Amino acid sequence: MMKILHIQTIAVLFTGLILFSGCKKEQTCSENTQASYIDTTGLVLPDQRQVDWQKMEFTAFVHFNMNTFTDVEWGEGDADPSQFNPTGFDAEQWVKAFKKAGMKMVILTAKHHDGFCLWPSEYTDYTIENSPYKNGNGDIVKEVSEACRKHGLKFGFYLSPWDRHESSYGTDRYNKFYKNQLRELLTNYGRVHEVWFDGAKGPNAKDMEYDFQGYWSMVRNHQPQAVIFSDKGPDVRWIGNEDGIAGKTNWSLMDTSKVDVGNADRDYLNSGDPNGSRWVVGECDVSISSDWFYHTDSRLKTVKELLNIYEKSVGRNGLLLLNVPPDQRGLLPEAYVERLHAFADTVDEIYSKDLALDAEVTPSGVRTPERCFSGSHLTDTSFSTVWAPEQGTVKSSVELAFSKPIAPKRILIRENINYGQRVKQFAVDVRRNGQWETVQNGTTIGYKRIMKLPGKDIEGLRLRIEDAKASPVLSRIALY
Ligand code: FUL
Repeated sequence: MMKILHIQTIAVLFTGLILFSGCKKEQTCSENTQASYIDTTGLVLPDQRQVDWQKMEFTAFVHFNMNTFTDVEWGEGDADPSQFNPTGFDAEQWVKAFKKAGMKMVILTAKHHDGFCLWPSEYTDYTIENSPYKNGNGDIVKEVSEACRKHGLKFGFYLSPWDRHESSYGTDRYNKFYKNQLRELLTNYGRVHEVWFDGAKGPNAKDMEYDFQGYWSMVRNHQPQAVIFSDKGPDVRWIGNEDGIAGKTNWSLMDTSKVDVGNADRDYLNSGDPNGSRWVVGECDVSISSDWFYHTDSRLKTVKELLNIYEKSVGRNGLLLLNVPPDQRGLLPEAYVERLHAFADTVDEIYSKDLALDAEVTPSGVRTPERCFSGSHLTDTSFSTVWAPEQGTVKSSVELAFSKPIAPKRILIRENINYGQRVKQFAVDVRRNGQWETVQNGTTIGYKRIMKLPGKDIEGLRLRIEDAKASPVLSRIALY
């Protein structure tokens, strides 16, 4: 008798569990189901490596090389290797400082324009092997890549195409030389997540036709997860200035045939191209100081300046690549580290408390099935859950109502870029004492758009999508 009862109880519990999980299933929406209701016809979509890359948001650039010792920005390639001697070098000091700041990758200048190599390249004598550093047995590329691995940061490198030391520069033999160096860096240092192909070249440089296609296919062969940076991608493009500022309009699309590496229309790079046929995300590079390399008389940017850069790079659908240069000891200067951390703390402080999390969200319409496209997805913190209006609808809006007035100073809006970049024109309205007022107008959103708000008490806020390449698919509205 007891046994039968027991079995019955188990059966009832089991059925309950199945019903319950069935109900739960009703509420959730798998990414495959979600995708099956989103039309991407005619839109350019990013590769997974580009989405993963952009999600890092904030990465470190390290200009450290012979120039650090000769106190110049562009070495001529004639400095004696004996001058390179960072007696206190410690890659872990760099990487720990970057990690604490929330940076996700380190890009090292393995070779700058002067041609000096931070690794013992087999193809030239102009390397660390002929320097006093570790009596010629040092390899800074190795030490930095290992420190990155140890502390969970990604690693990338800058290998300047322009080389003022190498005698073959200006002839086709140089392409072979460059590829040999590239292969060394791609095959001897573990995983690489970004390769930086700088387009810079001085006015008196010899003519040189770089074999970019050959360089890039070598990266793809050896390190398929790595993004390739140049003025025109193929994965990541220069944002068109060295101030770290993306355009107010910033499409992750471009027509690469319109761009010549080293000779590009900077405005075009700054804002991308709504009709571009390729997805090439903007990377915003800038230095924490007035120079790329460390000099005692460089000016350090203030936290306010850095915050402004953050909001106009990450907050404008870009990635922020912030350079923090080590000094002649081979260490990041203490004052630079302090500034970096003060900046990172400020960003954390501002962006850790989202005032919209409890808002009541009422969209103008919701696509069926509602469990996949509910307005409430905008205020959960997930990247993948989305709100979308009715199938095919472009003009649409979402209203947020707050249980008590809030005074946000910033709004953050995000598209789920897995479905492409869609929004072309939007506006933000706020409701105060029952009256609606428009406080912002914008063009593109993309991965992340941050805009200022008046910071006065409001009862409600409305995002209006006025124009888009296709029916919008938004993932987040946050208020800070
Ligand atoms: C430029 C170079 O000429 C600068 O020295 C620096 O490396 C910057 C990131 O790119 O093109």
